[in-house]
Amino acid sequence: MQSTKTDVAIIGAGPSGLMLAHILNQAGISCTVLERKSPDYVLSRIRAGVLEQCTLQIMENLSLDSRLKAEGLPHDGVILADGERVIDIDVKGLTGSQVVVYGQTEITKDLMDAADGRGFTRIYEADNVQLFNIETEAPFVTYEKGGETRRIDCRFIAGCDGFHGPARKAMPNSDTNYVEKVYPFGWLGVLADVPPATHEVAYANHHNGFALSSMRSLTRSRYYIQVGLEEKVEDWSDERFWDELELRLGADIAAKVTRGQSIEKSIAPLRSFIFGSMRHGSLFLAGDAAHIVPPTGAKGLNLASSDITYLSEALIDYFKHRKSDGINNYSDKALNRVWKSSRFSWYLTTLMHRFHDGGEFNRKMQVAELNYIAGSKAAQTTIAENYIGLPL
Ligand code: FAS
Ligand code: PHB
Repeated sequence: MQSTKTDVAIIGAGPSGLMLAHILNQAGISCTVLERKSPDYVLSRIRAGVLEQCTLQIMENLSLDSRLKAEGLPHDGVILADGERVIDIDVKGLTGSQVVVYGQTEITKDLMDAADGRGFTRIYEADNVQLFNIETEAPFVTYEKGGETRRIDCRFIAGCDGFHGPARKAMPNSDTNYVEKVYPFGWLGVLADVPPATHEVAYANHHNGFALSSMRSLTRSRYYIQVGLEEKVEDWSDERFWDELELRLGADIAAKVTRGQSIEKSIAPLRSFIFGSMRHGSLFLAGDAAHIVPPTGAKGLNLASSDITYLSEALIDYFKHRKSDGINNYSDKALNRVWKSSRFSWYLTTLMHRFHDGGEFNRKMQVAELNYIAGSKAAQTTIAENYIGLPL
């Protein structure tokens, strides 16, 4: 069996795997990235779009932020709408900071385009990745490529392989050691090359359900509506989608919606999932491999970034200074921020979606909470500081 050696074997070439590889490589620590899919497939996924400061900081530290700076849309606010009114929260005024809208696809592309020139190894279409000896100081992974099985010996393995990857499954009690909440609905998302209806991200609570107005640029919009879990994409023609979206966004915003043909349409389920530990021996988890948040509040990608910030600092400390505090504290430190961001994602999901079996009391609570937010600077400040991202 052909075998190679590296400091860190990284499973998954999504945003967390590539960010980690770039940071370790920049620090002179060798790494190899194994990805099951092809580069084109990875880039074909339409996911997150709102970036917190911690994600921007990683791209800046890697000097990979020129396109982000040129094409990203800084947002000073965020909108909550509930039919009768539009609450425009002055995020910049209340926190001094902002978010930037720039697609996850674009971030991933920038990380991929720069990788070749920076000299770390990426292996795409690596099948059947398996992890071994994770409880020792000499773990290794195997994978299949070109009809043969190959082996990578390493000091650590970083599981950046998303929710369905093998890394979390290699952890002890992987089928019990987690907390999960599955929401009784999903998001039907549409991408269309039309100008966005809002200059900021707008979350709307309507009798028929939640709706979201977002964008990827000034000519490409991203919209979502809440749908039942039994619904299928083929049930939703573009026309039916635009009709329902405009209804839910309310007259003010609907008047500014430009309709067009969808270039991507998909349904994503909503769940909160947090695994009990992000380290076992020489195996670390980061990003969706360890936690899933409902996309309400746009925390998924940004939590991957904060995990990678903590993990890279810990690994650099270990390899450069033989210090183990960072790697020993990584799981607790990362989970501490994960739980707080999960709380905000759950809070905004509960406030802005319709739980059709939720009962009148819960609905009255939503109305009371929105009334409180509309009139309280303190409430708006809490939302603003969570929206921009909690400090690391
Ligand atoms: P990823 O899932 O992005 O990457 C993991 C990588 O590991 C993938 O490339 C996968 O192919 C690879 N992999 C898996 N198994 C493997 C194996 N056996 N061997 C080798 N490689 C393997 N967040 C938001 O903030 N806003 C959104 O609107 C939003 N929409 C989303 C929609 C969907 C459908 C999903 C799934 C997520 C969405 N998210 C959103 C969250 C999203 O942004 C994630 O948080 C982000 O992709 C996490 O990045 P990674 O941890 O790198 O995981
Ligand atoms: C997006 O632009 O895709 C987006 C924005 C805000 C969210 C989720 C998704 O909360």
